[in-house]
Amino acid sequence: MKVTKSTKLFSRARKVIPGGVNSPVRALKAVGARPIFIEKAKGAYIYDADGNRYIDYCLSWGPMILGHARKEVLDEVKKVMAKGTSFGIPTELETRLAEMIVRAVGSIEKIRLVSSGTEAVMTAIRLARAYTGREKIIKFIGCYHGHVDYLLVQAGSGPMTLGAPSSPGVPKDFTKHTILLPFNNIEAAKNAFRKYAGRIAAVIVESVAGNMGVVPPKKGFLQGLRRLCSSNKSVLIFDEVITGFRLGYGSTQELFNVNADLTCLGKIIGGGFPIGACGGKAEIMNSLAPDGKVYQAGTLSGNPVCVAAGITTLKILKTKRPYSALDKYTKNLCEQISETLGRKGVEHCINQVGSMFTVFFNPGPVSDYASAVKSDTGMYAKYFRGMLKRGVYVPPSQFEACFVSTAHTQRDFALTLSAIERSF
Ligand code: KE4
Repeated sequence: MKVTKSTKLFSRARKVIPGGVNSPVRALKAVGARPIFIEKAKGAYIYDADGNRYIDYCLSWGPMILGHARKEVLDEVKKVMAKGTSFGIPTELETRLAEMIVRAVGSIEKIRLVSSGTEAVMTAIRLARAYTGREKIIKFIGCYHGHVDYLLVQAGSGPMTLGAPSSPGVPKDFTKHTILLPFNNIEAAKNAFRKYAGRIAAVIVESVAGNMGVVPPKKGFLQGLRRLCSSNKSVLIFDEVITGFRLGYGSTQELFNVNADLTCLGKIIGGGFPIGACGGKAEIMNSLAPDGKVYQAGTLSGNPVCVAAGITTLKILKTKRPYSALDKYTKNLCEQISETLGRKGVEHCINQVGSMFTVFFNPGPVSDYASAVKSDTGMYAKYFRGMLKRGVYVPPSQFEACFVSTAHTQRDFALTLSAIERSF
């Protein structure tokens, strides 16, 4: 692959943008490569500045479930844009998106739209603290909830650690109320609720983790968190920024039959435009200003162009219901990837839930962060580079999720498998 234009664009970007990128993972440092610069995208494909085509399994980190530049989405966005792009005054469009989400997710009675997943999480945590009058929050090691200060924490040793900031610039004070527990460990959660009885405002969890690679919840884990939160009057927050409308038309709560008190959404509900949302029980959501006292705001929250893309995307997902097909195709792809790697004698395991999956270079099983980090990230970097030069773009980190869209075809899967065959 000739990548001279991307190389030139990267060195130009580095002069004016820190690291040459607007979000760190795009710099491809974790996989020892230089970023490609995208010229355009269509369906399952992205095209870089040098005209190379790649089958895209990153899909902008999840939003592009219908593939890139889906005609209906672009047409609707163009129509709405022609009438103005931002007013800072309510529009019927944002109510329509809110109504669609309220109808699709049983536990959401009211919802506030924002412009990113991070903002959705910030809003949920502030609401939970105000609603309970408590300060402590439980998060799980390996789950990522955006870059808000008090959630940028890495565990120390031991299953129950008060987080220490994992980024400079976050004062120790900001993370002293953040309790870090191992994902999928309900006993650790029970211990935390015993140790901090009456002081835990919320538990926030990715109901299917996507940020340590894909790690599904063990049987009973989410239900256990539900019981613990209910009996301790703490708020259960599902961070479904990735999984919202990814695994079904709604949230994972319908799949696991567990109701969260608050749900954070993003990505797919914006159809590729900046969006986030925090929704849940009306008695909690009504604490938000202007009716309630919990302040939260945003210049572009509920932006009509973004919500138009989201409405159109959800409409297509609602009518087409592509989920069982996406699940079947992804499962089949994963089986064939595993068969190929097995034949090559490459140690690996694959976690797949619906149309999201991760190939771990790790004998497995991978059920939490401690097992995920045993993966051979050097091998993953080689895999990434081998696939990239053969026209397949997988996420540039072992600890991210691959996504399949409705635009991926059997031919794309065949090309992907042959790229794996030739990469090893
Ligand atoms: P944003 O602020 O990036 O819109 O959303 C933060 C967020 C919240 N919750 C979950 C479960 C998330 O996965 C994310 C963001 N996801 C990452 C990739 N796993 C975004 C990619 C990036 O940081 O560039």
